[in-house]
Amino acid sequence: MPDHETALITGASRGIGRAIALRLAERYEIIAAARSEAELDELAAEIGERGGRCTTVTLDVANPRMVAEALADVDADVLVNNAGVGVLKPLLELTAEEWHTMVDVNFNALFHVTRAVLPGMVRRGRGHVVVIGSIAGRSAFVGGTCYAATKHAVMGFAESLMLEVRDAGVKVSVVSPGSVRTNFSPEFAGKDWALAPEDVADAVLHVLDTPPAVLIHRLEVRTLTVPKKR
Ligand code: NJP
Repeated sequence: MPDHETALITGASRGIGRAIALRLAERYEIIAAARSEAELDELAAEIGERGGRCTTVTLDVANPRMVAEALADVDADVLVNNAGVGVLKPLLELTAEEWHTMVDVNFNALFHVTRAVLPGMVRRGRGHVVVIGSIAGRSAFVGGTCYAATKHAVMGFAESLMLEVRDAGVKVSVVSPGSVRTNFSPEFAGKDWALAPEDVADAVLHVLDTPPAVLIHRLEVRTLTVPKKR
């Protein structure tokens, strides 16, 4: 893979997205997107210190106009749709705002961001769209009425898009982790047994690192160290 290929990663300011950016920076020029400018600047500096290249884009993926303007001139060979939010509580405790934020960030943003960079991939006849899903995209849990539903939607989006663009030479993959040690949700705080963000980043690189005619469309990454229920 040539050094100059570019990878756009959403939600790169922290957690899994940051780890993906650091990992992919070994191969790609990184475009790191999120709302937190200072954290993106820190990431770009760290990538620079390691000998890589990273530019930053401050944007809210749920804001269609902001996404269209910010990404208008971006040519990405790889897009990692990673930005996501999780308010994991029963439906009767969820506010309408929490519901809409999850749908906007986890699902609607897939349209805004992918729509902005996919035409270039199709034009060039190559590219790879990766979506960070979840094992909640395949199974239900208490507190997941909205979050699990958005991640189920990710699966339908990704498989349909894969069928739409594979003949154009563009690959679409979903990497679905189990629990990961990030600040994603208070539920996950202190889960020392969970996957590290770097484990998910390695899985993303694995999915990208296939021969041109080979596609890994779905990949689940789980930990083996879940504490036993008593
Ligand atoms: O989450 P966290 P993770 N516009 O909270 C960004 C999935 N997943 O890394 O804007 C733009 O550490 C936010 O940036 P900022 C999960 O569903 C996780 O754990 O600066 N960006 C930050 O960089 C999600 O899809 C687990 O606040 C927005 C990032 O998103 C992905 O992994 C398990 C934004 C969130 O960082 C990354 O989650 C699983 C917006 N409007 C799936 N809103 C897990 N952690 O256990 C948020 O199965 N961001």
